[in-house]
Amino acid sequence: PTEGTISTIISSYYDDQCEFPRENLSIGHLIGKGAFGLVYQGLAKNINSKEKLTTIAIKTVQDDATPDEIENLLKELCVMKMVGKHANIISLLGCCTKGGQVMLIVEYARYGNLRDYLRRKRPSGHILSGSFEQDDNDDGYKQDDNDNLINSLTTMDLIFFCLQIATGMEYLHSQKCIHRDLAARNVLLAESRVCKIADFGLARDLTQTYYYRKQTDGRVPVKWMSPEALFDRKFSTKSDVWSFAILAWEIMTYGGTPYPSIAAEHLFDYLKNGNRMSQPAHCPHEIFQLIELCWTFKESLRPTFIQICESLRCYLYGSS
Ligand code: ACK
Repeated sequence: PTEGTISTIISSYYDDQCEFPRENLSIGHLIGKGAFGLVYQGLAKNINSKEKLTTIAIKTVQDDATPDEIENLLKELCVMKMVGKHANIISLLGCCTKGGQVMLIVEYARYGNLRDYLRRKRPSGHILSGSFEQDDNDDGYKQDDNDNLINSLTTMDLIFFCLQIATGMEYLHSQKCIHRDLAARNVLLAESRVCKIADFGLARDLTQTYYYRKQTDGRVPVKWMSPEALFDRKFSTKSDVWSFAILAWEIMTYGGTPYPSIAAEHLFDYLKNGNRMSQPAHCPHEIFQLIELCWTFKESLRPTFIQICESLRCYLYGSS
């Protein structure tokens, strides 16, 4: 890769409206590292008119990133710009594309990803339905002063997480965007336990025809994928609904691992034969019925996020 290729890619994505001055950013510690790139915590000066200094998260790539990796980050930036702001979606605050490494500045979610949060909050002795994994509650993550273990999660709290995510997804679909990688690891938890859908690395504009592309690190989120996404590489709002069912199951099991005993290559046949995960110990029957509807084999029979939100609101607040 030449410098030329990279700068051509970057300049084709350049947008003055969104550009934030690098000198107003202070990069703090590394929060996450993986094949996708790097996430740092940081401080931004005057990014939000109400505060002088705002804690933010910075998403960037390694110094030796390939043009493809940089372009993927820029595509994620485009999707986030297109989606706009919603309380249940991580919002873009700005970006740095000129004069150095490409950086996305996004709102900071203090409790990190939902999967690990749920595991930390797992009641002791919790029965892991259908799961043979170790109860690895203690992952050494930052324990929080305002949200310690006394503050346990009730079934209603878990269902409220589902509703928040479904509300974010209803908005995302209304913006003609499909996520394609909806999973508890890609939902972040911000102040006051607000769920925010994140990781638009695989998200796509529904108005354009996109073909299936592997994640940059070659991993495919097989256990969250609908049969038609697995088999025909067909992603749609309905495949997001299937992924939501797996995510709701993760929530109701306090961060359980889906199909722990099924190898990825056997999953399609397993699902085609009508097999699904079982009802989690603390999952109310009505909620499990909704989950089952969302993982219906035939995509046209799955509900929309508008209907999912209605059902969850009805369960939580009674019929309106
Ligand atoms: O649980 P975590 O700290 O939450 O581990 C992952 C890691 O980076 C890789 O994605 C964290 N992360 C990503 N985006 C943000 C954000 N906007 N605010 C806080 N943490 C974030 C995520």
